[in-house]
Amino acid sequence: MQHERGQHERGQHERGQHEHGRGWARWGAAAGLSALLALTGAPGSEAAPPQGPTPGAVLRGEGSRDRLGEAEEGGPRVGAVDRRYSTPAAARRTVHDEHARHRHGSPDAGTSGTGTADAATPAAGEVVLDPAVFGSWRRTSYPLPVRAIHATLLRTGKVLLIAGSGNQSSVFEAGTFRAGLLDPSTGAYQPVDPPHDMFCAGHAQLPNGNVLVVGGTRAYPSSTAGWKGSAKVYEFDVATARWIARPSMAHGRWYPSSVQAPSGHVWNFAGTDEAGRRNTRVERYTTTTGALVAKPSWSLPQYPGLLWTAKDRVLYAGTRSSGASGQPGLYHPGTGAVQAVTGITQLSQRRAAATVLAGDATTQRVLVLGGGWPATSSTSVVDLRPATPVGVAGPALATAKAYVGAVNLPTDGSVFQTGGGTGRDTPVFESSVVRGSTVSSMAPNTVPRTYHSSTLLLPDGRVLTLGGDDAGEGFEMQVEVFSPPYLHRGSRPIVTAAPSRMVPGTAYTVTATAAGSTPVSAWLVRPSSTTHAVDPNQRAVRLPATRIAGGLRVTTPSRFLTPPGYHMLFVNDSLGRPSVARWVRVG
Ligand SMILES: [Cu+2]
Repeated sequence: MQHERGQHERGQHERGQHEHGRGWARWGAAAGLSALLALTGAPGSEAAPPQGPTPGAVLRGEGSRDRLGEAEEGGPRVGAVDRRYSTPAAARRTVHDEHARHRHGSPDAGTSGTGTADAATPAAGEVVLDPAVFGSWRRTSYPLPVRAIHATLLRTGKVLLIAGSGNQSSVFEAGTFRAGLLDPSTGAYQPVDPPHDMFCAGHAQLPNGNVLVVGGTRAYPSSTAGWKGSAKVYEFDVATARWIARPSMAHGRWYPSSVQAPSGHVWNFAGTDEAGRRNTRVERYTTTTGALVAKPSWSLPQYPGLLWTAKDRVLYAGTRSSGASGQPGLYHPGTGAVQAVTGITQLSQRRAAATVLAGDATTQRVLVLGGGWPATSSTSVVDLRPATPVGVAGPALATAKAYVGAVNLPTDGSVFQTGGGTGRDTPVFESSVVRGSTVSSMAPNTVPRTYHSSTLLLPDGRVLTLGGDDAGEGFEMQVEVFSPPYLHRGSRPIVTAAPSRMVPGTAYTVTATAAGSTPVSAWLVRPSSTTHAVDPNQRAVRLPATRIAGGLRVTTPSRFLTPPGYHMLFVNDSLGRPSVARWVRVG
């Protein structure tokens, strides 16, 4: 089986073992040279996320020293990069310079292996992006320690990165599978190598904060057969940093999606089995015992875009990693009956698209973003509240892209989307915030993020971006972090007391201080566990709240909105600034 079918995709999934292939380095150079982000006036170290960046800090760019002409193979690559400059129209208006181009990079770029940025010196034609409006990007001082194909934010604040064989057949044959824990603030890394090849597994967090990993790679393709999925199941135990073997599934899964139910159990769908066939079996992982329970089957493509709805159905929104969409619909977990969901637009182009619950999960509004092939800038929206949900066209992104990284932001129901590409070798440098029907340009990412890249919200409110796998030998090892505009608006609120555990339907007091403002809202955000632009369990919920002296009285929503497990509790003030999150166990 061909791993990818897009016409922009070339070659097979498999490739060599060099971390910095030539083709990839050339991208890095093109991106670094044509886009150098210099953050000036803001305090800045990765170890100390901004509590209150200097107000008025600016992003400053230079006239482009664009060497795209030197990049090999031109064509779509140049086009993809150029499109970035048509994106931040608002940014150009802001600086009254319709013609200026800007460079982006960072002080750290030169240390990362592929970055070529030098000292950032403002020059004629510079564009200044106000970070309080557009946010800001910064590359970390450390490189990615492992090929992060899979990334999960743990309750400890560390990120579990899983490479397995990392899309390298030689590594698969050698049996040296990789995973580890990254501290995103310092770059500290602790290897926790997995006992089998978890490359292209499914995963989800369990009520106790452990990570369930189902399936992975049983075999790389040969001259006579395609990829084959593993049936193995493991739990990553956060407390001991160990892998715990669980009973295997009935059949293998490679490219499955795992969705946590309101009960806390995790339902596993789709994937390619041990013989290379589509796995239509549905298996529920029982949190308490590790037992797998067969459920009514459902035939879905690889890495289907799923989520559990408040009406206790599983939505398939038509997004997937490859192949035809089939019929989007709502699966009844008791009977297996599937109610069709029509109207989701551009279904044929929703490969490597993102599916997210947009904004407050209470509103049950689903956003489908981008996809291929060819890549589309369109979005589609499904309101899950009517008896017969129907998709409609949503607001268009500024740029066509697949491999969309999308995360819920904790303040106002915004979805931040970034990176992606029109193909695996044609990254797009563009980011925006989607809120309702409005799309607002953000500062563009400067590191390519296409296939096998990941995007996660951190507890400090920043967005971590990782990885990316071109169609050659390379893997993107630069880490880049986005600080949304809300981190550039002065002091943020500080939570002074919050519950460590919240039971659905119960009220709690949360206290917070805020300089010159008032705490006005509280959100619970389920931490990301993502791969291949898929994260079926990500969600943000605004808590019902009343203001009290020094804080808020909040009520925990039902388990259909906040499934059992660890969530990040953010308190936001009247100026739209979020606190650093507190970890709360819900359920
Ligand atoms: Cu893959």
